Formats: sequence, C-alpha cells, structure tokens
Amino acid sequence: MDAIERLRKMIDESKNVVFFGGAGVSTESGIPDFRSVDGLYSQKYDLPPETIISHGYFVSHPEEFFRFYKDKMIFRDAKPNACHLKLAELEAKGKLKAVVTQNIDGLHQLAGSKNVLELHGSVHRNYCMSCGKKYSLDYVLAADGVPKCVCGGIVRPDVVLYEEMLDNDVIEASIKAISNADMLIIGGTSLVVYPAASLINFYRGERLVLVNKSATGVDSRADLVISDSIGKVFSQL
Ligand code: CNA
Ligand code: ZN
Repeated sequence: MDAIERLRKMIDESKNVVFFGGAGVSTESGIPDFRSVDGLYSQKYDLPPETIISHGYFVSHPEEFFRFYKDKMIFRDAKPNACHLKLAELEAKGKLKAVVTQNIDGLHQLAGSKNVLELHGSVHRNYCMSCGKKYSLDYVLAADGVPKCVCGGIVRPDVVLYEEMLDNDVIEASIKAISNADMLIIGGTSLVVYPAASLINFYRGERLVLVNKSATGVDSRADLVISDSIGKVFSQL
C-alpha cells in the first residue's frame, strides 16, 4: 500500500480527525513561509523578520512595521489550495472536527472550514488600540503608512507578534480538540515556533501523520510521514 492509500485508510477508520498546520499549507497558494529556501527568512532585509514583526519593534517603529507587514505578509489575492479545500470537505462530512493553524491568512475559512482555531490570529481582524473599533484588512491596506482610527488611535492587526501572548481561549479549545482526536494530521509546519508547536503533545492517539516537505523533530514519533507538497498529497485523497 502506498503512502496516500495508507493516509486515506487511516482517515476512513477515524471519527475525529484534527489537522494542525502552518505556513507550508499556504505556500501552494502563493504565500511564502518563513523557513523554506524561498521563505521570508532567506530574503535579505536590514533586520531579521522576527525582529520586525515583534511587539517591541511594532511599538518603536510602527511605520517600518507596517511597510514590511503590508508588503511581505499580506497576499490579498491568494486562493485556497487543494489542502484547504479537502480539509473543509472532511469537516462538512463530519470526519474532521477542527483545524488548528499557526497561519494568519484566513484561507481555511475562505475554503469553507468552520471550526478554525487561529493560534496566531488573523490579518482579517484589525482593531483600534485606543477605542477598540474594528476594521477590515482593506482599511489597513488602503491606509497610507500607519493605519489610524477615526479617534486617532493606531489600528493594529489581531495577529500575535513575537513577544506577545497567545489567546487563552484559542489555546484551550486547541488542547481540547487535539486531546479528543483519534487522528492528528500535522502539515506544512517546521514545528519550531513555541508555544504553538507544543500543543501537538496533547495528542494521545494512534494515528499521527506528518505531511511536510522537510523533516521535523516529530517524524520519529509519527505513524506515517509523507515528505511531499501538501496540496499535491491532499488532491489525491
Ligand atoms: P515555517 O517555519 O516557515 O515552516 C514551514 C514548513 O512547511 C517547512 O518545514 C517547510 O518544509 C514546509 N512546507 C513548505 N511548503 C510546503 C508544502 N507545499 N507542502 C508541505 N510542506 C511545506 O512555518 P510555521 O508555520 O511552522 O512557523 C510558524 C510561523 C510562520 C507562524 O507564526 C505563522 O504565523 C507564520 N507564517 C504564516 C503564514 C501564513 O499565514 N500563510 C505565512 C508565513 C509565516
Ligand atoms: Zn479608535
């Protein structure tokens, strides 16, 4: 039996599948990840991306933060790929219970997924840091430089920057979903960003699958490892 067939069989045998993903899920939609050879960390900037998209830098250099953010992290025209679409289909069938994602691009929802736990927030939610008024992504993109609220406050994305805490409710819902899963598919993530990556340790079942182009620290624990493009893999399911 080849790997795709084994994956299909494992999904067939499961009743409560959870998917845990990262930036590699969206590279086939044209959004670069951080750690691939053509990812953001390989491109040269004056400062490393994790410095620019940190809380401290955002507060001290909002102009530069938003220049980088709008230019390198927002892909307004990106469309869901075969992985996003198949996950939405599995949820609609009642197979898959949750998508836990480190992505901030909103592509799972665009594909039709309902229960999406966004560990690092979303570029589609933005709010005024002074009065809390909510704003769309288009508002942020249309602003010249730092987006400002009608009250004068800075409008920031509801995205978890480096040095910032993850939302407790999202963490708790993710732990619950992963603990209850009878199959966990991990895909498109280097599993090096914490605390997000530690959540997979709440999985106690016997169907742990990894679909990732490069090796991860969890490969040795997995019941099935597929080293290939995730969109390509999911399009064959
Ligand atoms: P990462 O560290 O960049 O790792 C991506 C992983 O995906 C690597 O191991 C790649 O080998 C693998 N990969 C890349 N393309 C594919 C593919 N087509 N099929 C299979 N595997 C692939 O990204 P992580 O998500 O692990 O790191 C966490 C950061 C990245 C989170 O904080 C995200 O918010 C952040 N990020 C998000 C986006 C997005 O929302 N689309 C884009 C870039 C970065
Ligand atoms: Zn305001």
